[in-house]
Amino acid sequence: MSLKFEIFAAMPIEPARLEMLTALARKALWLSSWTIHHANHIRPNVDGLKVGGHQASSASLATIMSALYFSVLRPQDRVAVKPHASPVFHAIQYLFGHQTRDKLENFRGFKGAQSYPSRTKDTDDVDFSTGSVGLGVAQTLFASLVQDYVKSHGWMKDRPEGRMIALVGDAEMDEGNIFEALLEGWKHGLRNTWWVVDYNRQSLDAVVREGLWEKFESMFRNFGWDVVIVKYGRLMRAAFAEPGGEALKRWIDTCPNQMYAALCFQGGAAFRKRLHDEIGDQGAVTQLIDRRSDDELLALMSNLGGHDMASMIEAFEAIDHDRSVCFIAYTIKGVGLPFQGHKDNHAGLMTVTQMEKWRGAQNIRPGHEWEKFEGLTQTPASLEAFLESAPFNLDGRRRLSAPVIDVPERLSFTPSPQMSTQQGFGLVLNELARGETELASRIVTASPDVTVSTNLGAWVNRRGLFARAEKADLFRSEKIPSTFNWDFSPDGQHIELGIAEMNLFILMSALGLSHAINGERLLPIATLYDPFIERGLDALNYACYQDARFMVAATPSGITLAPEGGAHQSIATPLIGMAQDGLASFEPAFVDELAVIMGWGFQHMQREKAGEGGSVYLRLSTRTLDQPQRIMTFDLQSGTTEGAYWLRKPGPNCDVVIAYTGAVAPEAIEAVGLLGESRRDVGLLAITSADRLHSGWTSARELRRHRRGVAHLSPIERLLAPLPRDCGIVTVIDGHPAALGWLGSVRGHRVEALGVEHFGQTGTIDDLYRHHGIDANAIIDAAESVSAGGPVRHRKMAV
Ligand SMILES: Cc1ncc(C[n+]2csc(CCOP(=O)(O)OP(=O)(O)O)c2C)c(N)n1
Ligand SMILES: [Mg+2]
Repeated sequence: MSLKFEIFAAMPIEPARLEMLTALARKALWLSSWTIHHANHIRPNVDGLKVGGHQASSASLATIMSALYFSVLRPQDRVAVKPHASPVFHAIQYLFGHQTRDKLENFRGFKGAQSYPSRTKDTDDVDFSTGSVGLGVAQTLFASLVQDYVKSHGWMKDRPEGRMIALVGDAEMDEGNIFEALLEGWKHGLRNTWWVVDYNRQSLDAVVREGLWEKFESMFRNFGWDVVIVKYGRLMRAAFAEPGGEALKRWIDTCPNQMYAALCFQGGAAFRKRLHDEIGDQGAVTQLIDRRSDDELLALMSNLGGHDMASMIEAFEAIDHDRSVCFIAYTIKGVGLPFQGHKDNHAGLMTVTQMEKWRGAQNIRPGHEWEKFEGLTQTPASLEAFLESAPFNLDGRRRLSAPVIDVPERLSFTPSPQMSTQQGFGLVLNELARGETELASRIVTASPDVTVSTNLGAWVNRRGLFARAEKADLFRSEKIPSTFNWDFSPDGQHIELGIAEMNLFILMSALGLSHAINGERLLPIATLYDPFIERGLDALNYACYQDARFMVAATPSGITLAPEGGAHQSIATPLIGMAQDGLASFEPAFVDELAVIMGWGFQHMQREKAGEGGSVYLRLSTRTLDQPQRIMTFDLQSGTTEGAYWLRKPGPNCDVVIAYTGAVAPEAIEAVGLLGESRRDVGLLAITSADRLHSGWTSARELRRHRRGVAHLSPIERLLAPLPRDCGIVTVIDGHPAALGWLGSVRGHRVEALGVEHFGQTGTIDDLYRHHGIDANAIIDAAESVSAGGPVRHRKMAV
């Protein structure tokens, strides 16, 4: 441990409140440990249910979380709890009456309390899900920026500002996305954010490096945060004031982390021996040590700030400003449990015998383990009254809601005969930006430094950049010609981000939960280059997991971005779009389809009935295509949003169908033209969403399985129903062929799936399509092989 003084000016806590809080923290630790014990030793055990990682991590945070929930938090505050502290979180909610015994008994079981706090699966008021370390931490930072956005737009009304709080593991701080978020927070004048680092100096495998706190401290200060270090508890501080106390303090401050942890594990006698060996010849300190029994000595040495209720309350309550604060709270992993401090304790579990002993020490009678106040000396009525009056609960429901924003039947755009979908996306947004609709006012856009290159420029020109304070575009005020007039203002609607894609998706996660957190609905849109979805993928998955609602326009995509080469081309993203739960993915070819999909998307983002609604991913392209001149009929519109429609209906004797997605439409159309001479009634299926088609198919099967006799057919089953049995299907996509290869399984047709399986390179679109086998001739070759009949007579001539 390294030398550090507390730096907060604290008001001492009243003894009666301290007594209640200490009792409840003890209870929270008991209940969380009992929950874990129950899941492992009492509930009929099933393979895979073994609890790892929870017991020691939860104990580490029991006091800090009790201080927060039972006293410090206000209803408007929102918290991301370190994943392995989930049992303490559930125990605290149980004490509040927000969690059931049933769910605790079923911790980590089917429909039980979740292993890691989950906004969507838990029922006890989880603000932000956690699990993949680092993401929940950054979520609080972006949630605070979103609160500022809502406030600046005049939508907070009389709601007080909440503090966005993360309980962070010290090893969790290794995650790079936290650093990316810190920098972004600094750029945007972050405030109202508290990160409480559980400085137990242990990770999963290891004991952390000496002096890590100094790195944290200078880093946070560097980004404009206040840093509060809570190192010593009250017992320690009292001992330091005794004769010899200074020497004890010096010893604590210089003791290596590993050694301190090992001594905490070994107990009071071991501490005594070590202290005697190292500083026992210093007179006063010897007496200080010898005045204490082994148990008292251990209690003193494990009385670090993070386990001392008074120190934590005082540290939190000393904050009387809205600057962001990092608290570094010293703790011992597994404190109070038999494996406290042991470096292997991450998956540590108490044995039945250890638990029995601990139960006795806690005055808990067998069979009364789940009783809320069992073993406490305070009266149940006084404890209940204390819990009821906790400020956290004063407003009742903390999860808010917001009305649905109207979306016009059809989004319009100024058509031109030739366009790309990326261009179309900009046109649709530009049209929205020109109008005065509620829809337009609720849209917030963000882009990781690719605003212009993803075609958001026109939207930003009209709607401006967001900042809490006005800042004029200097180029404009200096009258230097520029295509872009970008002023920052509190009512701007574009949030300018740096390049980090993780930040983009965590911001989407925060914006996309505004209805639940701020009671004000936002309709966030992110733009980025499609291949860089992979850079932010865990954050995208996280945002979807907690049911945030947003739209992603990923463009350009695929090898169609030909001259940019393999480092900017995407292959796997269509599969990501299909596999990502909570995200409906589309890859339209034409702009009229895109306009329909975006309209549907804004509605989909607002559907909140269970199992309905979600976020939307548009995989777009820069390739300019001839646009069809057609009327958007009802059938065409529903086909587009369901995932497919016949661009050319197959005739009764159809030999082969070409099914394409996205920018390869011209190749598919050309191939169908050339095939017409040699194959009968060729059909051309335009697939706008492999994802929606596939999920429609699986859910129809599910429905038929559960409700036998129901004749419900999914869109793709209906579309393929008229095809003769021996008709072949060629699928083609600028992406991994597996995205469409499944089409043959729907009705048992033979399929040849064309797509891209290897990294691209620079070249023209023609070069690359030919090289990867997704050009018209490759489609014709495939059609020849999946259909009966002689050779196809016509091929595309090389130009
Ligand atoms: C992204 C990610 N990688 C790995 C893990 C597995 N994991 C869970 S907790 C943990 C270490 C936690 O250490 P720390 O943050 O210090 O918390 P403590 O165990 O001390 O409570 C790891 C590696 C994870 N949950 N998420
Ligand atoms: Mg740790």
